[in-house]
Amino acid sequence: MSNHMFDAIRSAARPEATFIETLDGQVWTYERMLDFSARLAHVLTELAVRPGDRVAVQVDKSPQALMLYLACLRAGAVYLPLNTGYTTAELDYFIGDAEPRIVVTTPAAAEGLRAVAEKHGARVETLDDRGGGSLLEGVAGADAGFQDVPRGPDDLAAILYTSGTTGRSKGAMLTHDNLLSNALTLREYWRFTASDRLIHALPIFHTHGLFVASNVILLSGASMFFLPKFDADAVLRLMPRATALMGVPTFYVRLLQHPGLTRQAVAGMRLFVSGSAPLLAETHNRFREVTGHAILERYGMTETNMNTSNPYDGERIAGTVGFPLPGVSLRVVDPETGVPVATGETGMIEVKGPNVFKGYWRMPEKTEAEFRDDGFFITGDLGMIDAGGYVHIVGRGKDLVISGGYNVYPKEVETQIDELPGVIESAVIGVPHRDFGEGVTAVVVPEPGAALDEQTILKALEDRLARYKQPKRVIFVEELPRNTMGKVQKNILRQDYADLYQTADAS
Ligand code: MCA
Ligand code: AMP
Repeated sequence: MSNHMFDAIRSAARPEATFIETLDGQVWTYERMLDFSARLAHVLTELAVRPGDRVAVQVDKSPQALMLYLACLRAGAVYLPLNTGYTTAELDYFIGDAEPRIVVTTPAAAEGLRAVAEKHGARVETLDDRGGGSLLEGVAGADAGFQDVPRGPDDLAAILYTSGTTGRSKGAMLTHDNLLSNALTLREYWRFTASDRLIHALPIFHTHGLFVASNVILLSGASMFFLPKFDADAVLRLMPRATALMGVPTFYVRLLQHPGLTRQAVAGMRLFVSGSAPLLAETHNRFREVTGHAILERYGMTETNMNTSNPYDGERIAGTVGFPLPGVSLRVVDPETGVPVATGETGMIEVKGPNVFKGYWRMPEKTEAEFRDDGFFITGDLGMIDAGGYVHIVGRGKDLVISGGYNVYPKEVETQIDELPGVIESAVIGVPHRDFGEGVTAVVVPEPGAALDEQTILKALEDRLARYKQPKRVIFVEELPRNTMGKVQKNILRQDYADLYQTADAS
């Protein structure tokens, strides 16, 4: 048997062609990628990583970190990337749940993480963003003739955790074919070829930067400029040498604020893709005015990779996420009955296809609850299909805030706030934010006479929640608005605080 995903990567690789260029002058050819990932796969095997074992990774972005993903594919391991913002408290849960064989972290975080990892039977290895760390020590001396571990289409390639609306995070199990089928579809749909040069400024611990961006480039034999993080100056400096950019809406909002964004600056670019959060029609229209380019918006999820995309050749309509991708079935149904609604009517978006994940790690009941009997996955997004066939996302059936492309589940933040002394209850909402799209905002009911202020709450959350989940503002109220059933009316709170971040000095 072959290695389903890596065989495809290998056949697209032209050894002498550039795969990655970094801002500090590193050049990784495809040959170097093949050689390094083979050696690293060998190192993993030496560390007793066996096929099916999880390898948890919380490191800064670097070419070596991407090699670790590829080495896991080759070694038949299950890659488990973790947001660098997660605190030790958050990691404790992920490591306990996934039971990885090893946890790869930064040298700076290693000591703090050791006790947690060892408690769950995992060994700690380090990797820094300059190519150092204990994990890489054996790479130079390792055998480059690694025999890729056989993996079929249905074998696990990765687990990515998504926060849950009801508390505990769930590990989405993605197979080799989930990744391969989607990347091949996107390659064709977005016309990627070996001549493309992508500006890669996304993190590589989520679907967008890891699978959509990196896998599409790998399977096209194309190259990418690998930035440690988004930086509008650097992106604009690279544009004359690049052909494509993939980003979250915040990238485009920030580029539009940059005086360097002009028609001339983007003259060599052929494609701008946006996703992970809604792109405002205003941003789409302004970008077109300034650059002449219509940003191509697409829609996906951790559980499904990409589901829909605006067309490459046809009209890219602002405020829509385009058509279901080839091979993906998408329907909009009445959430209660599961019966499809008429064209133009709003309902729950459900999808089915080779892109859809295998289920939640060790949560068969949760998996079952999110699939229909005929195999469609219930996305939790509310949508509508218009007469032209374009899919519109019109809201969320799930209580979710998306801040700068990162998902924040209010329930998780509320649980932490409610545990603080002096708090009776809280409601966490997302309200329009000029930079992040939505700003995480906490509305808190204090006990009468409690000495609570915004800073006390924010300080207390520092060690409990990743920075991006922490509220940008905390507002105190005497009581929360409730309906007759006693449910908190978040829509009223969202209306009341809609202007919170709209002023020029809003944080
Ligand atoms: C940084 N901060 C944030 C965020 N990012 N706060 C809220 N939301 C965020 N997304 C905090 C920083 O900790 C800092 O706090 C302050 O905000 C300002 O930091 P700044 O330097 O401006 O931020 P940045 O480093 O420039 O990051 C902003 C960013 C970044 C470029 C938008 O968050 C980003 O790259 N987002 C992409 C996320 C992504 O890849 N999502 C895809 C998920 P302080 O200074 O107070 O410490 S995959 C997905 O959703 C599906 C599958 C899909 O469809 O793609
Ligand atoms: P994640 O759990 O990080 O995979 O985030 C997936 C969610 O992001 C989806 O369920 C949608 O709610 C949202 N999302 C992704 N792309 C878009 C988009 N283009 N427009 C609106 N929402 C989006």
